[in-house]
Amino acid sequence: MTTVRDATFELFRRHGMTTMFGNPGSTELPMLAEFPSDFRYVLGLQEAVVVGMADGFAQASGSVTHVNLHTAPGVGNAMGALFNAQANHSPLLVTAGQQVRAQITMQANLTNRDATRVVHPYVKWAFEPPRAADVPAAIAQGIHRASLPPKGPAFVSIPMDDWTEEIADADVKWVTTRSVTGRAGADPEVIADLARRLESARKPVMVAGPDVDASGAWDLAIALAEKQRLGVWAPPATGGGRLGFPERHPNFMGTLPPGIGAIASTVEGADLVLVIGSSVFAYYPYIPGPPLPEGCELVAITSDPDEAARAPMGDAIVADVKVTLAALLAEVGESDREAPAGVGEAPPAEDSDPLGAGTVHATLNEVLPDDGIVVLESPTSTMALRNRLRISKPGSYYFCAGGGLGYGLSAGIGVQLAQPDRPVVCVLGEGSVQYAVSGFWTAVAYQVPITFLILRNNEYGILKWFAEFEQVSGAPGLDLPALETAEIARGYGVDVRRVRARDELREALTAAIASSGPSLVEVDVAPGMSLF
Ligand SMILES: Cc1ncc(C[n+]2csc(CCOP(=O)(O)OP(=O)(O)O)c2C)c(N)n1
Repeated sequence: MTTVRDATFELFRRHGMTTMFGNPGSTELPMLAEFPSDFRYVLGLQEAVVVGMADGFAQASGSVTHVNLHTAPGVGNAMGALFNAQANHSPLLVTAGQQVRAQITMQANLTNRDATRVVHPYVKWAFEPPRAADVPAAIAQGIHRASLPPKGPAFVSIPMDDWTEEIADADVKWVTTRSVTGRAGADPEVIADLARRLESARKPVMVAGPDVDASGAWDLAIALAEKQRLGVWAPPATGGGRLGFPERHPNFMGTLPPGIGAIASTVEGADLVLVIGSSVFAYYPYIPGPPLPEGCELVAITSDPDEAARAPMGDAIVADVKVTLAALLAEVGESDREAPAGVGEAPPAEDSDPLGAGTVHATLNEVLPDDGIVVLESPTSTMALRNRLRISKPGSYYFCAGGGLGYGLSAGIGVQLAQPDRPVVCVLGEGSVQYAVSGFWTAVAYQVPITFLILRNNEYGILKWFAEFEQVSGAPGLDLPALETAEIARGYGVDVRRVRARDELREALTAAIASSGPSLVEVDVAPGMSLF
Protein backbone atom coordinates (compact mmCIF):
# COMPACT_ATOMS: atom_id res chain seq x y z
CA MET A 1 0.00 0.00 0.00
CA THR A 2 1.02 3.59 -0.53
CA THR A 3 -0.71 6.92 0.00
CA VAL A 4 -2.41 8.98 -2.68
CA ARG A 5 0.20 11.66 -2.05
CA ASP A 6 3.21 9.36 -2.47
CA ALA A 7 1.71 7.79 -5.59
CA THR A 8 1.03 11.22 -7.09
CA PHE A 9 4.50 12.55 -6.35
CA GLU A 10 5.96 9.42 -7.96
CA LEU A 11 3.82 10.19 -11.01
CA PHE A 12 5.20 13.75 -11.12
CA ARG A 13 8.73 12.40 -10.76
CA ARG A 14 8.28 10.04 -13.69
CA HIS A 15 7.10 12.93 -15.85
CA GLY A 16 10.03 15.12 -14.77
CA MET A 17 7.58 17.50 -13.10
CA THR A 18 9.65 18.28 -10.04
CA THR A 19 9.14 22.05 -10.16
CA MET A 20 5.74 23.11 -8.83
CA PHE A 21 4.39 26.67 -8.94
CA GLY A 22 1.84 27.60 -6.32
CA ASN A 23 0.31 29.81 -3.71
CA PRO A 24 -0.93 27.55 -0.93
CA GLY A 25 -3.92 27.74 1.34
CA SER A 26 -5.22 25.43 4.03
CA THR A 27 -6.84 23.17 1.43
CA GLU A 28 -3.51 22.53 -0.31
CA LEU A 29 -1.35 21.90 2.77
CA PRO A 30 -2.10 18.15 2.94
CA MET A 31 -0.67 17.79 -0.56
CA LEU A 32 2.47 19.70 0.41
CA ALA A 33 3.13 17.78 3.65
CA GLU A 34 6.58 16.14 3.88
CA PHE A 35 7.50 17.91 0.63
CA PRO A 36 10.12 15.67 -1.04
CA SER A 37 13.63 17.07 -1.19
CA ASP A 38 13.98 16.36 -4.92
CA PHE A 39 11.08 18.74 -5.66
CA ARG A 40 11.18 22.53 -5.92
CA TYR A 41 8.21 24.66 -4.88
CA VAL A 42 8.15 28.14 -6.44
CA LEU A 43 5.94 30.45 -4.43
CA GLY A 44 4.09 33.26 -6.15
CA LEU A 45 2.16 35.75 -4.05
CA GLN A 46 -0.88 36.05 -6.29
CA GLU A 47 -2.39 33.36 -8.50
CA ALA A 48 -2.24 35.26 -11.80
CA VAL A 49 1.52 35.49 -11.22
CA VAL A 50 1.74 31.82 -10.27
CA VAL A 51 0.07 30.72 -13.51
CA GLY A 52 2.06 33.24 -15.59
CA MET A 53 5.34 31.91 -14.17
CA ALA A 54 4.29 28.33 -14.87
CA ASP A 55 3.25 29.34 -18.41
CA GLY A 56 6.72 30.75 -19.12
CA PHE A 57 8.37 27.73 -17.52
CA ALA A 58 6.25 25.26 -19.50
CA GLN A 59 6.98 26.94 -22.81
CA ALA A 60 10.69 27.43 -22.20
CA SER A 61 11.19 23.91 -20.82
CA GLY A 62 8.88 22.26 -23.34
CA SER A 63 7.29 20.10 -20.66
CA VAL A 64 4.05 19.91 -18.73
CA THR A 65 4.27 22.14 -15.68
CA HIS A 66 2.31 21.81 -12.45
CA VAL A 67 0.50 24.81 -10.96
CA ASN A 68 -1.28 24.43 -7.64
CA LEU A 69 -3.99 26.94 -6.68
CA HIS A 70 -6.09 27.59 -3.63
CA THR A 71 -9.66 26.33 -4.20
CA ALA A 72 -12.25 28.76 -5.63
CA PRO A 73 -10.67 32.17 -4.84
CA GLY A 74 -7.23 31.07 -6.04
CA VAL A 75 -8.66 29.74 -9.30
CA GLY A 76 -10.71 32.92 -9.64
CA ASN A 77 -7.61 35.09 -9.38
CA ALA A 78 -5.87 32.91 -11.95
CA MET A 79 -8.53 33.04 -14.68
CA GLY A 80 -6.97 35.81 -16.80
CA ALA A 81 -3.64 34.00 -16.73
CA LEU A 82 -5.34 30.72 -17.70
CA PHE A 83 -6.88 32.51 -20.68
CA ASN A 84 -3.35 33.56 -21.67
CA ALA A 85 -1.91 30.07 -21.13
CA GLN A 86 -4.54 28.57 -23.41
CA ALA A 87 -3.78 31.12 -26.13
CA ASN A 88 -0.06 30.37 -25.70
CA HIS A 89 -0.67 26.61 -26.07
CA SER A 90 1.12 26.19 -22.79
CA PRO A 91 0.95 22.66 -21.33
CA LEU A 92 -0.14 23.20 -17.72
CA LEU A 93 -1.46 20.77 -15.16
CA VAL A 94 -3.53 23.01 -12.88
CA THR A 95 -4.58 21.49 -9.57
CA ALA A 96 -6.64 23.14 -6.86
CA GLY A 97 -7.47 22.09 -3.33
CA GLN A 98 -11.06 21.38 -2.37
CA GLN A 99 -12.96 21.05 0.90
CA VAL A 100 -12.90 17.73 2.78
CA ARG A 101 -15.29 15.35 1.00
CA ALA A 102 -17.59 15.15 4.05
CA GLN A 103 -18.15 18.93 3.89
CA ILE A 104 -18.57 19.53 0.16
CA THR A 105 -22.29 18.74 0.01
CA MET A 106 -23.06 21.18 2.84
CA GLN A 107 -20.83 23.75 1.10
CA ALA A 108 -18.61 24.41 4.09
CA ASN A 109 -16.30 27.41 3.95
CA LEU A 110 -13.96 27.44 0.92
CA THR A 111 -15.87 24.74 -0.93
CA ASN A 112 -15.14 25.15 -4.63
CA ARG A 113 -18.85 24.80 -5.44
CA ASP A 114 -18.70 24.13 -9.10
CA ALA A 115 -15.01 23.43 -9.40
CA THR A 116 -15.04 21.87 -12.85
CA ARG A 117 -17.34 24.47 -14.42
CA VAL A 118 -15.55 27.61 -13.25
CA VAL A 119 -12.40 27.05 -15.29
CA HIS A 120 -14.19 26.59 -18.59
CA PRO A 121 -13.63 27.61 -21.34
CA TYR A 122 -9.96 28.20 -20.61
CA VAL A 123 -8.96 24.59 -19.96
CA LYS A 124 -9.07 21.54 -22.20
CA TRP A 125 -10.49 19.37 -19.44
CA ALA A 126 -11.67 19.83 -15.86
CA PHE A 127 -12.28 17.00 -13.41
CA GLU A 128 -12.85 16.22 -9.75
CA PRO A 129 -12.20 12.51 -9.06
CA PRO A 130 -15.17 10.64 -7.56
CA ARG A 131 -12.94 8.69 -5.12
CA ALA A 132 -9.66 9.43 -3.38
CA ALA A 133 -8.18 6.35 -5.04
CA ASP A 134 -8.76 7.98 -8.44
CA VAL A 135 -6.61 11.05 -7.74
CA PRO A 136 -3.36 9.73 -9.31
CA ALA A 137 -5.25 8.52 -12.40
CA ALA A 138 -7.08 11.85 -12.72
CA ILE A 139 -3.83 13.78 -12.43
CA ALA A 140 -2.13 11.45 -14.93
CA GLN A 141 -4.98 12.11 -17.32
CA GLY A 142 -4.58 15.86 -16.81
CA ILE A 143 -0.87 15.58 -17.64
CA HIS A 144 -1.56 13.61 -20.84
CA ARG A 145 -4.32 15.95 -21.95
CA ALA A 146 -2.18 19.06 -21.32
CA SER A 147 0.64 17.63 -23.43
CA LEU A 148 -1.45 16.35 -26.35
CA PRO A 149 -1.99 18.76 -29.25
CA PRO A 150 -3.13 21.44 -28.98
CA LYS A 151 -1.19 21.82 -25.75
CA GLY A 152 -2.95 23.75 -23.05
CA PRO A 153 -4.11 23.82 -19.44
CA ALA A 154 -5.97 20.86 -17.88
CA PHE A 155 -7.55 21.14 -14.43
CA VAL A 156 -8.03 18.72 -11.52
CA SER A 157 -9.80 19.63 -8.26
CA ILE A 158 -8.74 17.50 -5.29
CA PRO A 159 -10.55 17.20 -1.95
CA MET A 160 -7.99 17.86 0.76
CA ASP A 161 -8.59 14.66 2.70
CA ASP A 162 -7.69 12.51 -0.32
CA TRP A 163 -3.93 12.88 0.01
CA THR A 164 -3.51 10.70 3.08
CA GLU A 165 -5.81 7.92 1.85
CA GLU A 166 -4.21 4.56 1.19
CA ILE A 167 -4.13 3.08 -2.28
CA ALA A 168 -3.00 -0.35 -3.48
CA ASP A 169 0.34 -0.41 -5.32
CA ALA A 170 -1.25 -2.41 -8.12
CA ASP A 171 -3.75 0.42 -8.67
CA VAL A 172 -1.04 3.02 -9.26
CA LYS A 173 1.55 1.01 -11.17
CA TRP A 174 -0.06 1.40 -14.59
CA VAL A 175 -1.06 4.99 -13.94
CA THR A 176 2.47 6.13 -13.14
CA THR A 177 4.26 4.23 -15.90
CA ARG A 178 2.14 5.00 -18.99
CA SER A 179 3.40 7.35 -21.65
CA VAL A 180 1.15 9.05 -24.20
CA THR A 181 2.52 10.81 -27.28
CA GLY A 182 0.58 12.86 -29.75
CA ARG A 183 2.84 13.82 -32.66
CA ALA A 184 0.90 12.77 -35.72
CA GLY A 185 1.89 13.52 -39.30
CA ALA A 186 -0.36 14.25 -42.26
CA ASP A 187 -1.59 11.75 -44.84
CA PRO A 188 1.22 11.31 -47.44
CA GLU A 189 -1.29 12.12 -50.18
CA VAL A 190 -2.04 15.44 -48.54
CA ILE A 191 1.69 16.18 -48.30
CA ALA A 192 2.23 15.27 -51.96
CA ASP A 193 -0.68 17.49 -52.99
CA LEU A 194 0.68 20.40 -50.97
CA ALA A 195 4.16 19.88 -52.44
CA ARG A 196 2.74 20.10 -55.98
CA ARG A 197 0.75 23.25 -55.08
CA LEU A 198 3.88 24.81 -53.67
CA GLU A 199 6.06 23.87 -56.64
CA SER A 200 3.57 25.08 -59.21
CA ALA A 201 2.79 28.37 -57.47
CA ARG A 202 4.20 31.44 -59.19
CA LYS A 203 5.01 33.33 -56.00
CA PRO A 204 4.34 31.40 -52.80
CA VAL A 205 5.14 32.94 -49.41
CA MET A 206 5.35 31.40 -45.97
CA VAL A 207 4.02 32.65 -42.64
CA ALA A 208 5.96 30.97 -39.82
CA GLY A 209 4.33 31.09 -36.40
CA PRO A 210 4.87 30.15 -32.77
CA ASP A 211 4.38 26.40 -33.13
CA VAL A 212 7.42 26.19 -35.42
CA ASP A 213 9.49 27.09 -32.37
CA ALA A 214 7.41 25.10 -29.87
CA SER A 215 7.55 21.92 -31.98
CA GLY A 216 11.29 22.19 -32.65
CA ALA A 217 10.85 22.78 -36.39
CA TRP A 218 13.04 25.90 -36.63
CA ASP A 219 15.70 24.39 -38.93
CA LEU A 220 13.08 22.68 -41.10
CA ALA A 221 11.28 25.99 -41.68
CA ILE A 222 14.56 27.57 -42.78
CA ALA A 223 15.35 24.63 -45.05
CA LEU A 224 11.91 24.77 -46.70
CA ALA A 225 12.11 28.54 -47.23
CA GLU A 226 15.55 28.17 -48.82
CA LYS A 227 14.64 25.16 -50.98
CA GLN A 228 11.48 26.78 -52.30
CA ARG A 229 12.81 30.37 -52.19
CA LEU A 230 9.94 31.54 -50.05
CA GLY A 231 9.70 35.00 -48.59
CA VAL A 232 8.78 34.45 -44.94
CA TRP A 233 6.48 36.61 -42.84
CA ALA A 234 5.93 36.49 -39.11
CA PRO A 235 2.22 36.35 -38.20
CA PRO A 236 0.73 39.52 -36.69
CA ALA A 237 2.59 40.41 -33.49
CA THR A 238 -0.69 40.21 -31.55
CA GLY A 239 -0.78 36.42 -31.87
CA GLY A 240 2.86 35.56 -32.36
CA GLY A 241 3.72 34.30 -28.89
CA ARG A 242 6.99 32.87 -30.23
CA LEU A 243 9.01 33.33 -33.40
CA GLY A 244 8.92 30.76 -36.19
CA PHE A 245 11.77 32.05 -38.33
CA PRO A 246 15.08 33.92 -37.84
CA GLU A 247 14.36 37.60 -38.38
CA ARG A 248 17.86 38.27 -39.78
CA HIS A 249 17.54 35.59 -42.47
CA PRO A 250 17.66 37.04 -46.03
CA ASN A 251 14.24 35.48 -46.76
CA PHE A 252 12.58 37.24 -43.80
CA MET A 253 10.05 39.78 -45.05
CA GLY A 254 8.81 41.28 -41.77
CA THR A 255 5.81 40.98 -39.49
CA LEU A 256 2.30 40.96 -40.93
CA PRO A 257 0.01 43.75 -39.76
CA PRO A 258 -2.95 42.54 -37.69
CA GLY A 259 -5.83 43.93 -39.82
CA ILE A 260 -7.81 41.73 -42.25
CA GLY A 261 -7.46 44.03 -45.26
CA ALA A 262 -3.95 45.05 -44.27
CA ILE A 263 -2.69 41.46 -44.46
CA ALA A 264 -4.12 41.05 -47.95
CA SER A 265 -2.41 44.19 -49.18
CA THR A 266 0.88 43.21 -47.51
CA VAL A 267 1.05 39.86 -49.35
CA GLU A 268 -0.22 41.38 -52.62
CA GLY A 269 1.43 39.58 -55.54
CA ALA A 270 1.59 36.21 -53.79
CA ASP A 271 -0.54 33.38 -55.20
CA LEU A 272 -0.11 30.93 -52.30
CA VAL A 273 0.30 31.68 -48.59
CA LEU A 274 1.61 28.70 -46.61
CA VAL A 275 0.94 29.29 -42.91
CA ILE A 276 2.92 27.07 -40.55
CA GLY A 277 2.25 26.76 -36.82
CA SER A 278 0.02 29.81 -36.47
CA SER A 279 -3.63 30.69 -36.28
CA VAL A 280 -5.13 32.42 -39.34
CA PHE A 281 -4.81 35.12 -37.99
CA ALA A 282 -4.82 36.98 -34.67
CA TYR A 283 -6.61 39.98 -36.22
CA TYR A 284 -7.02 43.13 -34.11
CA PRO A 285 -8.18 45.87 -34.44
CA TYR A 286 -10.95 45.43 -37.03
CA ILE A 287 -9.75 46.64 -40.41
CA PRO A 288 -12.20 45.17 -42.91
CA GLY A 289 -11.15 44.14 -46.38
CA PRO A 290 -10.60 41.03 -48.46
CA PRO A 291 -8.79 38.38 -46.39
CA LEU A 292 -6.44 37.54 -49.29
CA PRO A 293 -5.46 39.24 -52.55
CA GLU A 294 -7.44 38.29 -55.64
CA GLY A 295 -6.37 34.86 -56.94
CA CYS A 296 -4.31 34.02 -53.85
CA GLU A 297 -4.81 30.73 -51.98
CA LEU A 298 -3.86 29.80 -48.43
CA VAL A 299 -2.92 26.51 -46.75
CA ALA A 300 -2.33 26.32 -43.01
CA ILE A 301 -0.48 23.56 -41.16
CA THR A 302 -1.47 23.49 -37.51
CA SER A 303 -1.60 20.92 -34.72
CA ASP A 304 -4.72 22.65 -33.35
CA PRO A 305 -8.03 21.45 -34.85
CA ASP A 306 -9.72 24.54 -33.43
CA GLU A 307 -7.32 26.87 -35.27
CA ALA A 308 -7.93 24.86 -38.44
CA ALA A 309 -11.72 24.95 -38.15
CA ARG A 310 -12.14 28.60 -37.26
CA ALA A 311 -9.84 30.11 -39.91
CA PRO A 312 -11.97 32.40 -42.08
CA MET A 313 -10.36 31.28 -45.34
CA GLY A 314 -7.99 28.80 -46.90
CA ASP A 315 -7.36 25.08 -46.48
CA ALA A 316 -5.88 23.56 -43.35
CA ILE A 317 -3.91 20.44 -42.49
CA VAL A 318 -4.16 19.33 -38.87
CA ALA A 319 -0.88 17.61 -38.05
CA ASP A 320 2.28 18.06 -36.05
CA VAL A 321 4.25 20.97 -37.49
CA LYS A 322 7.68 19.37 -37.23
CA VAL A 323 6.65 15.99 -38.62
CA THR A 324 4.72 17.62 -41.46
CA LEU A 325 7.47 20.07 -42.38
CA ALA A 326 9.99 17.22 -42.50
CA ALA A 327 7.73 15.27 -44.87
CA LEU A 328 7.00 18.32 -47.02
CA LEU A 329 10.68 19.19 -47.24
CA ALA A 330 11.49 15.68 -48.47
CA GLU A 331 8.69 15.84 -51.05
CA VAL A 332 9.32 19.24 -52.69
CA GLY A 333 12.00 19.87 -55.24
CA GLU A 334 14.52 22.71 -55.34
CA SER A 335 12.99 25.86 -56.83
CA ASP A 336 14.73 28.31 -59.15
CA ARG A 337 12.32 31.15 -58.38
CA GLU A 338 13.76 34.57 -57.84
CA ALA A 339 15.05 35.02 -54.26
CA PRO A 340 12.76 37.08 -52.01
CA ALA A 341 13.64 40.71 -51.38
CA GLY A 342 13.95 40.52 -47.57
CA VAL A 343 12.97 43.13 -45.03
CA GLY A 344 16.02 45.41 -45.07
CA GLU A 345 17.65 47.22 -42.18
CA ALA A 346 15.94 49.32 -39.52
CA PRO A 347 16.79 53.05 -39.79
CA PRO A 348 19.62 54.25 -37.52
CA ALA A 349 18.69 54.90 -33.88
CA GLU A 350 18.45 58.54 -32.87
CA ASP A 351 19.40 60.22 -29.62
CA SER A 352 16.72 62.34 -27.98
CA ASP A 353 15.62 63.40 -24.51
CA PRO A 354 13.77 61.38 -23.42
CA LEU A 355 14.85 58.51 -25.65
CA GLY A 356 12.46 56.99 -28.16
CA ALA A 357 11.53 53.37 -27.48
CA GLY A 358 13.26 52.33 -30.73
CA THR A 359 16.55 53.77 -29.48
CA VAL A 360 16.09 51.94 -26.18
CA HIS A 361 15.70 48.67 -28.09
CA ALA A 362 18.63 49.47 -30.40
CA THR A 363 20.69 49.86 -27.20
CA LEU A 364 19.36 46.58 -25.84
CA ASN A 365 20.36 44.99 -29.14
CA GLU A 366 23.94 46.19 -28.62
CA VAL A 367 24.29 44.54 -25.22
CA LEU A 368 22.05 41.46 -25.41
CA PRO A 369 24.28 38.35 -25.53
CA ASP A 370 23.91 35.96 -28.44
CA ASP A 371 22.01 33.43 -26.39
CA GLY A 372 19.79 36.10 -24.78
CA ILE A 373 16.04 35.54 -24.43
CA VAL A 374 13.48 38.35 -24.60
CA VAL A 375 10.10 38.23 -22.86
CA LEU A 376 8.06 41.18 -24.08
CA GLU A 377 5.10 43.14 -22.75
CA SER A 378 5.61 46.76 -23.71
CA PRO A 379 2.59 47.46 -25.92
CA THR A 380 3.63 50.68 -27.68
CA SER A 381 7.12 49.36 -28.39
CA THR A 382 6.37 45.79 -29.51
CA MET A 383 7.17 46.44 -33.15
CA ALA A 384 10.16 48.64 -32.32
CA LEU A 385 11.68 45.77 -30.37
CA ARG A 386 11.02 43.28 -33.15
CA ASN A 387 12.52 45.63 -35.73
CA ARG A 388 15.58 46.51 -33.66
CA LEU A 389 16.48 43.07 -32.34
CA ARG A 390 15.49 40.83 -35.27
CA ILE A 391 15.82 37.81 -33.01
CA SER A 392 17.27 34.88 -34.91
CA LYS A 393 17.66 31.94 -32.57
CA PRO A 394 14.97 29.48 -31.49
CA GLY A 395 13.50 29.69 -27.98
CA SER A 396 14.53 33.33 -27.71
CA TYR A 397 11.25 35.29 -27.69
CA TYR A 398 8.08 34.98 -25.63
CA PHE A 399 5.07 37.26 -25.98
CA CYS A 400 1.54 36.78 -24.72
CA ALA A 401 -0.68 35.48 -27.52
CA GLY A 402 -3.68 36.04 -25.24
CA GLY A 403 -3.04 39.74 -24.71
CA GLY A 404 -3.82 39.78 -20.97
CA LEU A 405 -1.34 41.97 -19.12
CA GLY A 406 0.65 40.46 -16.26
CA TYR A 407 1.99 37.64 -18.40
CA GLY A 408 5.28 39.36 -19.20
CA LEU A 409 6.68 39.88 -15.72
CA SER A 410 5.57 36.49 -14.44
CA ALA A 411 6.40 34.46 -17.56
CA GLY A 412 9.84 36.11 -17.64
CA ILE A 413 10.60 34.61 -14.23
CA GLY A 414 9.35 31.19 -15.36
CA VAL A 415 11.40 31.33 -18.56
CA GLN A 416 14.55 32.23 -16.59
CA LEU A 417 13.92 29.38 -14.13
CA ALA A 418 13.57 26.95 -17.05
CA GLN A 419 16.65 28.33 -18.85
CA PRO A 420 19.04 29.21 -16.01
CA ASP A 421 22.08 29.38 -18.30
CA ARG A 422 20.64 31.88 -20.79
CA PRO A 423 20.23 35.56 -19.89
CA VAL A 424 16.56 36.62 -19.91
CA VAL A 425 15.60 40.26 -20.45
CA CYS A 426 11.98 40.98 -19.64
CA VAL A 427 10.89 44.18 -21.42
CA LEU A 428 7.83 45.78 -19.84
CA GLY A 429 5.75 48.93 -19.95
CA GLU A 430 5.38 50.43 -16.50
CA GLY A 431 1.62 49.89 -16.67
CA SER A 432 2.06 46.20 -17.51
CA VAL A 433 4.32 45.69 -14.49
CA GLN A 434 1.48 46.45 -12.08
CA TYR A 435 -0.61 43.42 -13.12
CA ALA A 436 2.04 41.03 -11.79
CA VAL A 437 4.05 43.29 -9.51
CA SER A 438 4.37 40.75 -6.69
CA GLY A 439 6.40 38.61 -9.11
CA PHE A 440 9.34 40.80 -8.06
CA TRP A 441 9.18 39.06 -4.69
CA THR A 442 9.56 35.61 -6.28
CA ALA A 443 12.45 36.81 -8.46
CA VAL A 444 14.26 38.00 -5.33
CA ALA A 445 13.34 35.09 -3.06
CA TYR A 446 14.65 32.53 -5.58
CA GLN A 447 17.51 34.77 -6.79
CA VAL A 448 16.36 34.46 -10.39
CA PRO A 449 19.02 36.24 -12.49
CA ILE A 450 16.50 38.00 -14.74
CA THR A 451 16.82 41.57 -16.05
CA PHE A 452 13.69 43.72 -16.13
CA LEU A 453 13.82 46.62 -18.59
CA ILE A 454 10.96 49.01 -17.82
CA LEU A 455 9.92 51.61 -20.39
CA ARG A 456 8.35 54.48 -18.52
CA ASN A 457 6.13 56.78 -20.57
CA ASN A 458 3.75 57.77 -17.74
CA GLU A 459 0.71 56.51 -19.64
CA TYR A 460 -1.25 53.61 -21.00
CA GLY A 461 0.25 54.60 -24.34
CA ILE A 462 -1.33 51.94 -26.51
CA LEU A 463 -4.80 52.87 -25.29
CA LYS A 464 -4.22 56.44 -26.44
CA TRP A 465 -3.31 55.02 -29.85
CA PHE A 466 -6.48 52.90 -29.81
CA ALA A 467 -8.56 55.91 -28.74
CA GLU A 468 -7.38 57.76 -31.82
CA PHE A 469 -7.99 54.74 -34.06
CA GLU A 470 -11.48 54.21 -32.62
CA GLN A 471 -12.18 57.96 -32.80
CA VAL A 472 -12.82 58.06 -29.05
CA SER A 473 -12.13 61.34 -27.32
CA GLY A 474 -12.34 62.24 -23.64
CA ALA A 475 -11.77 58.70 -22.29
CA PRO A 476 -10.54 58.75 -18.66
CA GLY A 477 -7.89 56.55 -17.10
CA LEU A 478 -5.17 56.64 -19.74
CA ASP A 479 -2.44 58.44 -17.76
CA LEU A 480 -0.13 56.99 -15.13
CA PRO A 481 1.47 59.96 -13.39
CA ALA A 482 3.81 59.47 -10.41
CA LEU A 483 4.04 55.70 -10.69
CA GLU A 484 7.45 54.89 -9.20
CA THR A 485 7.94 51.38 -10.52
CA ALA A 486 11.66 51.22 -9.70
CA GLU A 487 10.95 52.22 -6.10
CA ILE A 488 8.25 49.56 -5.81
CA ALA A 489 10.67 46.94 -7.16
CA ARG A 490 13.33 48.17 -4.72
CA GLY A 491 10.82 47.54 -1.94
CA TYR A 492 10.64 43.92 -3.03
CA GLY A 493 14.44 43.72 -2.91
CA VAL A 494 15.26 44.05 -6.63
CA ASP A 495 18.52 45.79 -7.54
CA VAL A 496 17.29 48.85 -9.50
CA ARG A 497 18.76 51.56 -11.71
CA ARG A 498 16.92 54.61 -13.10
CA VAL A 499 18.36 55.98 -16.34
CA ARG A 500 17.55 58.52 -19.02
CA ALA A 501 20.49 58.91 -21.41
CA ARG A 502 21.65 56.30 -23.88
CA ASP A 503 25.11 55.69 -22.39
CA GLU A 504 23.59 55.31 -18.91
CA LEU A 505 21.13 52.82 -20.35
CA ARG A 506 23.87 50.79 -22.06
CA GLU A 507 25.94 50.67 -18.89
CA ALA A 508 22.99 49.81 -16.63
CA LEU A 509 21.75 47.05 -18.94
CA THR A 510 25.22 45.53 -19.25
CA ALA A 511 25.57 45.41 -15.47
CA ALA A 512 22.06 44.07 -14.97
CA ILE A 513 22.50 41.27 -17.51
CA ALA A 514 25.82 40.27 -15.92
CA SER A 515 24.43 40.23 -12.38
CA SER A 516 23.58 36.95 -10.68
CA GLY A 517 20.30 38.11 -9.14
CA PRO A 518 17.23 40.01 -10.38
CA SER A 519 17.97 43.54 -11.64
CA LEU A 520 15.77 46.27 -13.02
CA VAL A 521 16.54 49.16 -15.32
CA GLU A 522 13.86 51.80 -15.65
CA VAL A 523 14.26 54.18 -18.56
CA ASP A 524 12.17 57.25 -19.39
CA VAL A 525 10.82 57.09 -22.93
CA ALA A 526 8.93 59.50 -25.14
CA PRO A 527 5.17 58.81 -25.22
CA GLY A 528 3.44 57.40 -28.30
CA MET A 529 3.71 54.35 -30.52
CA SER A 530 7.11 53.28 -31.89
CA LEU A 531 7.27 51.01 -34.91
CA PHE A 532 11.06 51.27 -35.28
C1 LIG B 1 -5.56 42.19 -17.88
C2 LIG B 1 -5.60 43.34 -18.83
N1 LIG B 1 -6.23 44.48 -18.47
C3 LIG B 1 -6.24 45.53 -19.31
C4 LIG B 1 -5.69 45.44 -20.56
C5 LIG B 1 -5.81 46.60 -21.55
N2 LIG B 1 -4.50 47.19 -21.85
C6 LIG B 1 -3.82 46.83 -22.95
S1 LIG B 1 -2.40 47.64 -23.11
C7 LIG B 1 -2.67 48.55 -21.71
C8 LIG B 1 -1.71 49.60 -21.27
C9 LIG B 1 -0.33 49.10 -21.01
O1 LIG B 1 0.45 50.15 -20.53
P1 LIG B 1 2.02 50.07 -20.46
O2 LIG B 1 2.45 48.74 -20.00
O3 LIG B 1 2.52 51.21 -19.64
O4 LIG B 1 2.51 50.16 -21.96
P2 LIG B 1 2.32 51.27 -23.09
O5 LIG B 1 0.97 51.05 -23.70
O6 LIG B 1 2.40 52.61 -22.43
O7 LIG B 1 3.41 51.00 -24.03
C10 LIG B 1 -3.87 48.17 -21.11
C11 LIG B 1 -4.38 48.72 -19.85
C12 LIG B 1 -5.09 44.22 -20.90
N3 LIG B 1 -4.53 44.01 -22.10
N4 LIG B 1 -5.04 43.20 -20.01
